[in-house]
Amino acid sequence: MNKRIVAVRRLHAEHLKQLEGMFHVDYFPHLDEGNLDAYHAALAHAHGLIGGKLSVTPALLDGAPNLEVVATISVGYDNFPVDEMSRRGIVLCNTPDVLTETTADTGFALIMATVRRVPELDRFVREGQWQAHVEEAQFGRDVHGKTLGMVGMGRIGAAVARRGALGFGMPVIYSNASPKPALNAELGARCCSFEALLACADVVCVTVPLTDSTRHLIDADAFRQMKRSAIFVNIARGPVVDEAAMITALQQGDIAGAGLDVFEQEPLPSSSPLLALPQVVLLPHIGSATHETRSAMAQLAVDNLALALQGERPPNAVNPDAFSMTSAQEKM
Ligand code: 8YV
Repeated sequence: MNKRIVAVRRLHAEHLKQLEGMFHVDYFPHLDEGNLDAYHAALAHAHGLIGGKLSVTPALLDGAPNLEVVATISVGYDNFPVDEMSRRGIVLCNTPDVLTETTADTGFALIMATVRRVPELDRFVREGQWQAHVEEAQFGRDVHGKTLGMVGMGRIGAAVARRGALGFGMPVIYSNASPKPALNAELGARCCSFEALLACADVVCVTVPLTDSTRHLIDADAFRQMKRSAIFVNIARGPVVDEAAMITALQQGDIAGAGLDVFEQEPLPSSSPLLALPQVVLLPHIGSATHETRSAMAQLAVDNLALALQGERPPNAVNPDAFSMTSAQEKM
């Protein structure tokens, strides 16, 4: 008997076709009040679940007793109850690597746009304010040669650092759980304390995953330690930053600006004070959102799901122990 899977949101026809060639697929391109019952009914029989922006709770798992694998179309998995899934022998797979360069492009776009005030000056032109030569009031600051401080030096952090060091001659400093000797040699990067980074960096760029220990890592105290000319960029997760403290720091001029792809609440509420701050560049969480990369992420998720449901070890299990448990259960 074919295994059953539930597919949620953003799947191209080619990926759906691959899944339908292997499994019985219940597909929910959109989830809303109208089809929630049908979604839960499908989950009650599902062996696999694949999609982006999945909301997986212990209650949902209770209603999906046959579930073996969840394949998220994202690298981040802070929104999953990983321990609970492991306890139940459910493998969680993510999509690392294929989005690294694209997300780093987004990070650098934010650095450039914020430091050189690109959206603000675009509005200046559109609103007919460009009547004479631009004055100092419209000047930005240099990006090249400035010190880039990476909070987190994983795959995406390294890709942003590479752009800064090799493309813009930026000295790179970083705080990370462990130093990266190969990167130090390649980029002349220097591992330093979090405090030293905050004090020295002209651009502070955050790429750490959201965990219990990184929640509100960038708090009021951290903003106070940054240079008043510093630009803060977040392409990680909103809750890594105390957003209220960041807003205060921006309003008081404790830092010069911010480029943000992620927020504590997404979509950003229309009441957010960030919307009124011209020195802030806002993006709607598009770190990996290009045609090429989203397609590669979906393909990787399909491959992970297919392998795991066929009893083979998927390459991107975040809780590989759960896979061993599933295989052992199947053998019993
Ligand atoms: C996702 C991301 O598209 O991969 C991640 O962790 O942040 C983005 O690439 C987003 O999480 C929605 O699924």
